[in-house]
Amino acid sequence: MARVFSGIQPTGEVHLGNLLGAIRNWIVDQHEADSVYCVVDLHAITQQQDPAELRNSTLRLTQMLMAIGLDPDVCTLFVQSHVHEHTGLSWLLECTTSFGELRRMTQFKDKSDKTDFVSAGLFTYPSLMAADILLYDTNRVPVGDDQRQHLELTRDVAVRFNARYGNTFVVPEAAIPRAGARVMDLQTPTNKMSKSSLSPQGTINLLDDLKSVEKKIMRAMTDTDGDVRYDVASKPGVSNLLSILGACTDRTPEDAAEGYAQYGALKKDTAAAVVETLRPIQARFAELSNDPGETARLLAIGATKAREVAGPVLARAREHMGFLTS
Ligand code: ATP
Ligand code: LTN
Repeated sequence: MARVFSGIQPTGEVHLGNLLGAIRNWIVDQHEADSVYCVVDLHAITQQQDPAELRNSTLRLTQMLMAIGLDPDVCTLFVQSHVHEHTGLSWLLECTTSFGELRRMTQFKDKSDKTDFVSAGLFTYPSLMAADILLYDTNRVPVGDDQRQHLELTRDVAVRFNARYGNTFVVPEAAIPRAGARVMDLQTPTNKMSKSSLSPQGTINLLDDLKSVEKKIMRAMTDTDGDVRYDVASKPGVSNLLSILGACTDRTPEDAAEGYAQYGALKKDTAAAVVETLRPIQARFAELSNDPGETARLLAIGATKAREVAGPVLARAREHMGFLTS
């Protein structure tokens, strides 16, 4: 059975881009593959975090993933820092990744431009991400389009390690959806919708009040030519709405454009589709967030399951690299 692995950072609120670009596909994959999903708290500290907030976000994000539909009885759901093999392998991979490769990462350039204190961890972030993936003999990694470059680097590092030290890692493939792979900010549709966006009007968080979700979509930036068609380069706002509508109704953005003669109707239908997607998630989240003890119990089981796979893979990598067994 194929192994699927993916991760999400416990920073800020989960937004529509995270849902349509990544998490939605995790829900499907858990029934079709041996799926492992990780709340990557070690990645979250590459930028300064408040300790109480990190604790709270880690718990809330886990509850949100379960509210969306991840079932800890079906998949493996755990917190990265609970499984020490991640930091153990990360160092071996930092020493198999070149400075030049890390310097070319566009996420590093974007994030380091926006902060005064650029940690060494922000720079080596992709090596930790490669460790996350390679520790589970992963075949497929479902992520949004923004992670494509990190996935390419992971593949290069796996191939290099295998060539230097003998066959050790499975070389993974990225799985990026057709619709929803890059959900853009509703007000600045040339930027991706992001947890760190400065415009609350441009971002739809999954726990936003449903009335305000509708308003944000009705006020989304479009253009003046009035034609409803999917054309990302010249019509970024309209294309973003089509991509969202398509993802919420299981169609391609091109198919979602059929039959619309004006923006008002498109916005109305997109708003309705998003509201109907969010309503059940919000209801389940309200139930799950009442029982943090149960969430912690499920995470402990998830960490034990994850270690059973990660432990032998790290031991294999250490042995191939020439470390004495202890
Ligand atoms: P930040 O804004 O802090 O970079 P983020 O919103 O990108 O965070 P992550 O935890 O880094 O969130 O990403 C979780 C998953 O969501 C990843 O697979 C990522 O590719 C996907 N994702 C994030 N933003 C979008 C987006 N706007 N459209 C589609 N997928 C997205
Ligand atoms: N870098 C990713 C989060 C992430 C991840 C992973 C995704 C960390 N480790 C492993 C897939 C597989 C991000 O910023 N979205």
